Amino acid sequence: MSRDPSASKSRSPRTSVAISPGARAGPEQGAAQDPRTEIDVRQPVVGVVMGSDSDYPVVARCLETLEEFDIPYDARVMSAHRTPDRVHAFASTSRLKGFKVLIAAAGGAAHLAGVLSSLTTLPVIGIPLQTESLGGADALYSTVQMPAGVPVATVSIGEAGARNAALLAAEILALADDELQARLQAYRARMRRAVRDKSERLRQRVSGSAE
Ligand code: C2R
Repeated sequence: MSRDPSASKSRSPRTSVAISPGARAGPEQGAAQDPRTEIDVRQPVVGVVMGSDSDYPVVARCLETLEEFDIPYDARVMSAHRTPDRVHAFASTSRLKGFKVLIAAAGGAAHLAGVLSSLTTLPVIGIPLQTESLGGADALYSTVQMPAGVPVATVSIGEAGARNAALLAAEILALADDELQARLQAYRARMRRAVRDKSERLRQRVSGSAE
């Protein structure tokens, strides 16, 4: 699935055609029977923003995870520093547009998640990203050290954080979505099985080498 992170887009695993929120697909647009050309007209419920397209390789882990759980999202590039008006417009209308959770990924002096949170009462999850200097500690501190009153749920630096941001968003959405809750439980069961299998393989390897 090709992605252009500089553009706004809405996707789900069932989607191969990106459309803007609010757009409607008629039969003439090719939404017919072929699942590969199905157009997803669901309202994006997670808004994912990143400070730069250079963040995309890590943010991709977040988007893939949302797709894994069949959660429609909208992904954009915007910056509290470079495009403050755009951030203001996006955040202040995000609840009206039907978003339930916002995710913001940024590196360096990462103010994006905090500024979003200051402009909406939707839950905001911040992903601190590693840049060339300081190993991501700068972004971690900038994202996590919010003043009382303006919360940002901060996940860990980098790819693990990107995946966990999507999982945390899924858990929030699952409070009002039993099917999503079931998918999360199945995911946890698969994870438990995978760890058991790894343990078994390790024990076989260790006992094999001791013989
Ligand atoms: P460039 O690669 O575009 O120079 O960006 C981005 O998230 C990126 O990690 C370098 C880094 O700057 C970050 N950035 C922020 C914000 N805007 C961009 N931290 C912000 O508004 O917080």
